[in-house]
Amino acid sequence: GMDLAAKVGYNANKAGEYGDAARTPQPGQTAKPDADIVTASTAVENVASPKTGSGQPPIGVNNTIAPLDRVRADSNDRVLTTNQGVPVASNQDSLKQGLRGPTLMEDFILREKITHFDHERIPERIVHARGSAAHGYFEAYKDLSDITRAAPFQQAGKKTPVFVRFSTVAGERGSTDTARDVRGFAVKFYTDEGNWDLVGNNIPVFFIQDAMKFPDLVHALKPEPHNAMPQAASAHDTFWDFVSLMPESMHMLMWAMSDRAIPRSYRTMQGFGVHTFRLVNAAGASVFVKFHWTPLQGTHSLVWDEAVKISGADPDFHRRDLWEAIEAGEFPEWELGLQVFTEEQADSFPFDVLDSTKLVPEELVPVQPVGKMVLNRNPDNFFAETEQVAFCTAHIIPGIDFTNDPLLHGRIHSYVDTQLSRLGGPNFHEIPINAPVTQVHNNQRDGMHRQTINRGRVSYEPNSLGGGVPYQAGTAGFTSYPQTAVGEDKVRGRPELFADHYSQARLFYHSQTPVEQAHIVGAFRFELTRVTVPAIRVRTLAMLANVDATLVNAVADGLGLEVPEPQPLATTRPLHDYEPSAALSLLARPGSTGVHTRRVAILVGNGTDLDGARAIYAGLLADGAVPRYVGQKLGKITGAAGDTLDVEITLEAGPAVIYDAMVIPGGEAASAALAMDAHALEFVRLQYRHCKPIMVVDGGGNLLAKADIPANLPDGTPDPGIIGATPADAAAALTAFKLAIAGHRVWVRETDPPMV
Ligand code: HDE
Repeated sequence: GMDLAAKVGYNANKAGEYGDAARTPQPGQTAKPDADIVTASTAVENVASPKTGSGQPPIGVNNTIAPLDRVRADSNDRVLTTNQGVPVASNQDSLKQGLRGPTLMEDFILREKITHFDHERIPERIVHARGSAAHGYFEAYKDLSDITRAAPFQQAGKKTPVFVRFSTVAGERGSTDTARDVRGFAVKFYTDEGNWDLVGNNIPVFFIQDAMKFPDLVHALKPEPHNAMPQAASAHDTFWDFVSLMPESMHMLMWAMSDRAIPRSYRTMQGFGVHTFRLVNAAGASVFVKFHWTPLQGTHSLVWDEAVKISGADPDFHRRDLWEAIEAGEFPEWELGLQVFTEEQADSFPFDVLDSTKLVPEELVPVQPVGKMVLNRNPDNFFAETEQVAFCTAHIIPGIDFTNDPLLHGRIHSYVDTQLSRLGGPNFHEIPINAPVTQVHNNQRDGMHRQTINRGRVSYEPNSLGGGVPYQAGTAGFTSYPQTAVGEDKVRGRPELFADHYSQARLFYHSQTPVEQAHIVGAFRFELTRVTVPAIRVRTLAMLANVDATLVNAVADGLGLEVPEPQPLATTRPLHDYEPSAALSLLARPGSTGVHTRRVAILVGNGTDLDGARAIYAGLLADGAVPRYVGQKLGKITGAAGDTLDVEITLEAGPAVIYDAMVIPGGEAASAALAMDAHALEFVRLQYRHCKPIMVVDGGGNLLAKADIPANLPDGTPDPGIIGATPADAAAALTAFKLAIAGHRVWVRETDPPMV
């Protein structure tokens, strides 16, 4: 019976603080019953959990849900406890000998809390540290048993749960999403025959050919070791020093300097397995395969100036985009396509299929769609799922096998190894997000953080005491494809065809539209300008000189340099002349989802024609777009007719770069006021500069004129991306505006340098 407050008069009004109300159940606050907590005993496979983080998938589409319920925690109607389950009376103060005395060593509650906190961080991934992930499923279009016995492809309509993590490569865990970088595209399939990880990128080729060079590549790319700069950027000396001495990186550099490296969204990227893999059918016959993911949302990228500004406005731009789309039920989808070819075909190609710096042109082997992937549920907990997920290229299943790609072979080792230090031991497969949905039975035992309680005294094989189990699966189990390898010497070397570093770089450049080519020039110019050692710039130009004369001239011009002699070729064979391949252009894939999830700013102020603005807002919303009323400050504005509207976000908090398009509704007075605000002028100018569609009712007052937005293109024709309307024909104009948004950008407007 000690009344502290009475005794010392300490914090006499503590109970008056707002926080106290949150610490105990309040009158009328009835905790929900436990009915919606699925416990291990009630968990049934294929039943969608009511405790999912977001949009619940239809029953039966994602059976990773039930197994994870076993470990989901829900504190609803629970009191605080220690990790030993001891109820904790107060979570506010440490235990002291007297209010002004020392904190006591015996305070096991404080010590447990702080100790756990001290160890909250685990080592981040050495590459791909920054990422975002989601759950979903893969659905096969058809039965592929003629070419593979892999479980997901055995039946049309078969659904296999997946967990997919997208990432940047160079930046640390907290780095910006819109860095110029390759994106990881890693898919874990929880199949009936164990986990299959397809750990790919959004670019179909890689910088290097042999795993031996990977640590060098990453050391060159990461922030420089003496000063830890720059963060999440390849635009620095060590990266370009390395790649300009490694001409095998030329093809990948073309992709990395293209708009592929600044995607608009994770949802608008392609994905690729990169290496040539094998498919193996039940009879043991094998074909080669390349994996392609094609987004049904279309491919869509940012422009560099925009990407840089988004890094400041919203460093979580891609993470937020993925999360919000899934929360809104706009589940992103990708089609899985296969390029299937035989060993004999491969022998006839003008490149080596074991070389990860080469792709197989779609003209040579078409991509056949075999299924689709849908991401329909956000993780419940970022750390438990997105951070702890362990992708490993070694995770393959019967029906899929490796080839002798020397880059792939290094990866088969690396991914398991890296998890040992990242996740702290050999039992990372037991972490719920990594656990297969199939059962695991073997004689592996113990180790750090072991969860499984194996019963019995037998942990060896063969055994008679345990009845011989678990048995070998024999031909039903994974059997490596018996690739022949006879009479070969042990060598450190590479096949001759690996030495052609330029033919496909050329193919890529020549397959781009002029707009995309201009962006590639701009990217090389930017990156090499950031390089401080002139010799590195010159050496890179010498590589580009082997790709294309127009390209190297333009980049050299931007750097104020003469074009040097081309770098000597590593091969004595002539380079191969490929026909340009339209499939390599991003603009070739507009997608099929129209304006869905596209963000549109409607600039409003006092005097806006609110009826008109509301009609546009509703019209956009009806088609799945995401309109926002953007104004000078939060609160109500009064429209031209005296009615009011709530501003949703300000020019300051929601700047131009986070929208795909904008509208200036009618209302002379509103536009005149906005034309006096540099934020609004900048907003309009950036929308224009980044080639975004702009809808303007009644000419937008003097806002466009004050922002120096030309009505016409440089050639004198009207800008097709500025969609004018009067209140009377606003509906028709809205239709034209939506078409322009679905077409992503108004590239004909773009000049280098920008005119506005
Ligand atoms: Fe990776 N890579 N990599 N990589 N990689 C990792 O594994 C590595 C390569 C890729 O979302 C690490 O768990 C080597 C190609 C993705 O968790 C590490 C080599 C491709 C992810 C590693 C490569 C990739 C990683 C770091 C050359 C595209 C993120 C943390 C031999 C096909 C997966 C981790 C996720 C992650 C090693 C080359 C894609 C260190 C040694 C080629 C998408 O193990």
